[in-house]
Amino acid sequence: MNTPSERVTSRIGLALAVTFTLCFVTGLLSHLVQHPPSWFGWPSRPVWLYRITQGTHVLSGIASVPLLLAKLWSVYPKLFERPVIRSLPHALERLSILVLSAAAFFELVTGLFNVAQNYPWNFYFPQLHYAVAWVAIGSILVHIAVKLPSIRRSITRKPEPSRRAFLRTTWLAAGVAVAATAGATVPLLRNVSGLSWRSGKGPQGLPVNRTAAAAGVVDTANDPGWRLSVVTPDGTKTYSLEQLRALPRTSAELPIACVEGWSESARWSGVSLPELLRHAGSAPGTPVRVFSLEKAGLYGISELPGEHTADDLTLLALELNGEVLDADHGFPCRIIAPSRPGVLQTKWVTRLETL
Ligand SMILES: Nc1nc2c(c(=O)[nH]1)N[C@H]1C(S)=C(S)[C@@H](COP(=O)(O)O)O[C@H]1N2
Ligand SMILES: [Mo]
Repeated sequence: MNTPSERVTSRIGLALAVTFTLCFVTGLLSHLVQHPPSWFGWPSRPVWLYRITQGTHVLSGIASVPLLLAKLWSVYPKLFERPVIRSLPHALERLSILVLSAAAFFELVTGLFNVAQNYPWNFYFPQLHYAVAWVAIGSILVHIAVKLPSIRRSITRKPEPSRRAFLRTTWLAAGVAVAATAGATVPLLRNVSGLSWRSGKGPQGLPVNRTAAAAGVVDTANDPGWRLSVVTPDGTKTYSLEQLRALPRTSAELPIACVEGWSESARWSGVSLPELLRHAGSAPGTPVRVFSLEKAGLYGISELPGEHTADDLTLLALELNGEVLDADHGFPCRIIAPSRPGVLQTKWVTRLETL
């Protein structure tokens, strides 16, 4: 059978090693930002930092799909080689490839599903996706170590012409997959990316995943009795919407960058966290727990680290693109902080507690 040679397989493998490493590192960062251990700090500037790392995570994952398929296709005849087990090292190598393929497939498929619809399985998705990432990256390292001699040979020699076409098709497929989806996060590509998710517009020019109705907060958010409580060791201060509006304002162009990979910038205006904390008798740089009116969902509570509560661009936003926040964007107020995963930009805020 005329299958692409070892050299072709190695070259695709090298490309996969690059995309998987990018994907692993940016995924690890995203995990750390969302579940920060005490030693980890994530800067609040530049404001687009998380937008870039998470965009890279999703796009490198998408580029990996055609690469992985091409690689598997280029080696599948080996599945039929007999005897199945030749020696112990051979058996171990086979087993590591099986683990590697399964883990890589799992990561790409669960990642794609998450991009398509985050919410239904979010209870276990991040933990599982995160755990299997370690299996994938570990087995990739073993695989690369085993294949080092053939990788060396493939770099020093060019594949023959008949096989270059297969390689070209593979690069093209990866490029098309990225270009077709990159519009979800790269503004210039928005119009050419037919497949990009979340490129549609919601109220006030910004798309919405979770509406006020879906979150069950329509009544509580529009209740004239709504108050923001700011709880510090010295006591609790409450603010009506009028009182919040009377505080000094900060406006900034800031992106929402969802873990799903889409991101979009908008003009936000509201009370900065440093301003609000000072007003409530606390200090900027104090970590804060944020509570939403939304009680049932997974995203009703988030934490702002000191790094972010010290930043003047961390806002309790009251306005979006020059208008009072739409109900679906978090009316009466929401958190918008620079360089943060969208999932932590809590909507329909009702309570802040210093930690
Ligand atoms: N209370 C609450 N805040 C929330 C969410 C939510 O479901 N409930 N979704 C988060 C997510 S995942 C993102 S990406 C941003 C933007 O979500 P949206 O598109 O639903 O406005 O808001 C965040 N804030
Ligand atoms: Mo999100």
